[in-house]
Amino acid sequence: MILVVGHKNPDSDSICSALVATELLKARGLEAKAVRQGDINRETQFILEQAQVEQPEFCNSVAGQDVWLVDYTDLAQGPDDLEQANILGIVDHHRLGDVTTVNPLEAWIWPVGCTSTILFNLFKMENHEITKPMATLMISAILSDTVGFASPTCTDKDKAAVAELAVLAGIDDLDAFIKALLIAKTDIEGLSAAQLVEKDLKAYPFNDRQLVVGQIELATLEQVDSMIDALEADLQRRCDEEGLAMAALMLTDITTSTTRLLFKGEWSAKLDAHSEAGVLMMENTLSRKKQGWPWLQGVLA
Ligand SMILES: [Mn+2]
Repeated sequence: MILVVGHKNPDSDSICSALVATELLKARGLEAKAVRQGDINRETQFILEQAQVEQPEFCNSVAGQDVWLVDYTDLAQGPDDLEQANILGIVDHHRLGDVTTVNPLEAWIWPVGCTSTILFNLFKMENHEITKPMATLMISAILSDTVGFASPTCTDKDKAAVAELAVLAGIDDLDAFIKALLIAKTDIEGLSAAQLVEKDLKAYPFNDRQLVVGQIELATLEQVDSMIDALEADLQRRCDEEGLAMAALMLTDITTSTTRLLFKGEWSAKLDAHSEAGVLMMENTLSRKKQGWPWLQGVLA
């Protein structure tokens, strides 16, 4: 049995691609099961309802098991005992992380906007049927990761995949589908500061220290106006409790590609020069991977 596992704090790609990669392995005649390392978010819930697919079961221990990783290659983003697992496969679209393997593995790492774009191409290369639920999962993951094609991470391969998947998923009005998806993506009603920081938080080892960078995608920055103090307090708490060099949170207005960065920790002073009256705005910044994190690395180096 191969466990297919996405990253911690799963986003829609991490869940959808785990389900789709599991179907790919089954189509090859293998036994496989998708698992998740955390609770699904509201957007993913919406997608699973559209696709009429059950969420993967929770699993955060993979020692001694055969695994495929989807949407990451960093040990910090995997189950804590990932180093004791037998990694047989990787499908990802991020920079190469620090996982290593004992045995040869199958790795598909493409510089595209979404893991599901790679999986779609694998299904086609191997001539496996793409069912409507699988098409719905893949098109949703691609539109989520590329923020409806607006992200600089979006490539022609992502757009081509969406065009074909829309037909297979039976989506006639793509604009309406994107809108419904983005509404679910930016729904933060009733979430606490800690839940918001945790929602899409990623750990990055840097210069022998650990830092975390979260991101909340919003329809307008006003959605979090009343929560700035509480969010900053939660970032400080994480630094204190986990010995982080920095905890940062990107508040991203996905309609204008404008990001406000909140940050706490020992390295905060390095960012002060880029703030005005304590507010750090990043214009034209939608993607943590392509814009937010590279900029931060440059400033912190
Ligand atoms: Mn992804």
